[in-house]
Amino acid sequence: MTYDLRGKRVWVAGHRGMVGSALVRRLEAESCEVLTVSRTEVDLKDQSAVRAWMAREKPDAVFLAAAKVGGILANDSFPADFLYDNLMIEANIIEAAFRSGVEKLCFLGSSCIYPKYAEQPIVESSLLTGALEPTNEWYAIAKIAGIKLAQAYRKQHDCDFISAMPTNLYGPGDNFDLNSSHVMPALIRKAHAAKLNGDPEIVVWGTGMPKREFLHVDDCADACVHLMKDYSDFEHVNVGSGEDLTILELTKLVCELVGFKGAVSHDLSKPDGTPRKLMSAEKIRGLGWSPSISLRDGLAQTYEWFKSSEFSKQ
Ligand code: GFB
Repeated sequence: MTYDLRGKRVWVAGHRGMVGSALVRRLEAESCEVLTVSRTEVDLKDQSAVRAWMAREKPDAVFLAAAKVGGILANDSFPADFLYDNLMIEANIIEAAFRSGVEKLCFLGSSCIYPKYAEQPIVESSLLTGALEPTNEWYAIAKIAGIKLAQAYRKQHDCDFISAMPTNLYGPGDNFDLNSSHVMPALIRKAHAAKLNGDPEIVVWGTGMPKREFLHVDDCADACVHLMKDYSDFEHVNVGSGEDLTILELTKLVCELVGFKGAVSHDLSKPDGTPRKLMSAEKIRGLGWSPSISLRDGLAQTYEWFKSSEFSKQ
């Protein structure tokens, strides 16, 4: 173990988000003190507010899970928000972590940092070797900058700041708004509504042919805690399941689990995005971590959470 979390003050930045709330759940098993702060108390885009809070609270460790996130349509529609908000959040927190002497920081990025046509499965060294996927290049550039920030503070100030790159995540606490969400929650909500309404079909964006890798958010949180405790190096680490499927195969699985037996039609006015972004899991497997929640089990659990959420009643 390179870093012992026991007895430490650990800040989960973004604690109310899907990943942040999974990290708070996972850290209950670590005998550490979890710190959180609401966005009304501290605007993470405000450098002086972040510096003041961190100077006062002095966390020992930080999980940087706060970000402006969204699916392919949201990313393509609001490039300024996705680039500016994420740059400010990560720059403020990483710089303040250095200033206030944080011992360990884990920055969370995304698999969209890789080139659109990267060789699959994508290894960490593929970063910056080709053009990005246009629909989310704004978010991708922000996340690449986050990786570089963590590396720069390690290089110049010997900060133990690491970066984890999760694949497409899903699970409890996800965003089910059909305009801003990712594909998994959107399909769950669409199939559920179509079943209840007796609709003859559900509409899937794009051709359905792109392939995506999925990881349950509780597995992601477990991987991040594992890396926080056992990884201390310059390069980022892919966090994925190592398996992918087409959007159409995913749609069939969601319809089966939800119990919707209607047809699937395609809205070809919506973008497919990158054709595939399966990440190599070799590095994190070599660090002793592997996922434990299967897609089928994770989907079923997420659907149960969705049915108890306010999204299913709208
Ligand atoms: O999950 P998603 O929005 O984001 O889209 P990305 C994945 C694929 O699912 C695309 C298709 O090919 C979509 O066209 N899709 C089909 C749908 N039906 C739907 C639907 O109803 N809603 C949505 N949202 N998609 C994101 C990046 O890319 O990946 C983010 O934009 C982030 O920045 C995230 O990196 C992990 O997987 O294409």
